[in-house]
Amino acid sequence: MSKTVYLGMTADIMHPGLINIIKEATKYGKVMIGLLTDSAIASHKRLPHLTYEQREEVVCNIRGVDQVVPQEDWSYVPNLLKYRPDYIIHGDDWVSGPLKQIREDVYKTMKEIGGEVIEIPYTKGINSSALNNDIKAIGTTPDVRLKTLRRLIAAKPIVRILEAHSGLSGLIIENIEVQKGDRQMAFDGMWSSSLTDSTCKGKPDIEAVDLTTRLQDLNNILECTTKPIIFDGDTGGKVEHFVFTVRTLERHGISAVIIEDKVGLKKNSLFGTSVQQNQASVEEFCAKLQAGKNAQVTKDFMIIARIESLICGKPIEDALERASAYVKAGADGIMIHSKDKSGEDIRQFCKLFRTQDTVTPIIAVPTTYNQFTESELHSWGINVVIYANHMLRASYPAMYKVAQLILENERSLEADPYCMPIKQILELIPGTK
Ligand code: SPV
Ligand code: MG
Repeated sequence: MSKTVYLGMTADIMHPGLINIIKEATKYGKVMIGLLTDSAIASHKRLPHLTYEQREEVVCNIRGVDQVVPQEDWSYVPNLLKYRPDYIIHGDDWVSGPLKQIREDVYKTMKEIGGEVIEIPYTKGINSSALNNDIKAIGTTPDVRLKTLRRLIAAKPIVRILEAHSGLSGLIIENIEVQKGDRQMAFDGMWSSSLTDSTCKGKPDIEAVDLTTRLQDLNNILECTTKPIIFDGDTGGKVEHFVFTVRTLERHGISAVIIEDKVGLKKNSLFGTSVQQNQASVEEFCAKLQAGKNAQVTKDFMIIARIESLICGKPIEDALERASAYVKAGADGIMIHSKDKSGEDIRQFCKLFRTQDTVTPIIAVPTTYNQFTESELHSWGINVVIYANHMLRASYPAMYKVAQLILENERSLEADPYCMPIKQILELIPGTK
């Protein structure tokens, strides 16, 4: 009987290095590809450009590949125990660095099942990370960007979104990565906030900045990023206007709009009950959600219902009733908001909502209850966390300080430590030179 060689891969971007390892594998027996699923990858790295099905289609058709099986876990161990291959093959790039532990686990498991590990020299000069950067530089299409949010929600325990109010803040969110053990931490997408969009323009957050103006800024973000965007649609305005908003956002490749169940002059939620805020009736808001859902062209665009009951001082029961009505009306997700610092009301809402609905994504904006980590929020049942205003709030004190130092010293020398070096700003945007 011929032997089996296991080869785990993402196969998002095919390159000669991968073909080389498949060729090597064929020398030992029949090649079984353990194709990492979206969620296996997203637990440690960015979501692949291609879906699992697309990657499977590619790999199945490569010469030398005998069988493709899903690898649901970042670790090879569960599949090695399941399929008990005679060999596993891997590039020697895992000897040190973030994959070191994975390698040790593989050696231990292969010994247990009586198999062997084959390490081959890593193909130098070409790798998926470099190619990924090239792909990012090319950009994306509205269609691909739009779909990504749903893929992320399906693949990740919690989707991490940060507010962007300009091309520059978007660029930071697009590119920043922090390596934590064997996990590459990154933001999954951006929040287009009505609060920070209005504040940037010196206007109050009362729907005074119209859609056309907000889209101009959004366009700058779209120009230089590829990650998905969730748009803060405030109340959604009049139903007759909301249907156009949905189509406009969709056309731009925005993944989701969140609308809040308020009527009349909207004030920022973080004022809570200190200002007059009126909630829409359930019927009225459901009609708006339905009209939006009927207006969208793609099946992927999401309309998320934001419940303001807790903001308006109403009980959790009111929020729960609204949540189930909004889901029935077609909402693709529920955003539950609160300004309570304890987070207890949100935790309680999520717990109760999850007893009645296990699938509808819950979106949270933990601005006031930010003592909880993402994994804690996930354990409550939350699927998407939005850091809703932090990029703008971070920039203001820095700018203020520099302006103050120039006034105090009547020159800019003292402000230098608070500014990025000129060389760095000149090199920040490709093509500046
Ligand atoms: C925003 O960022 O504009 C929001 C969230 O709607 S909050 O400011 O908390 O209401
Ligand atoms: Mg807002």
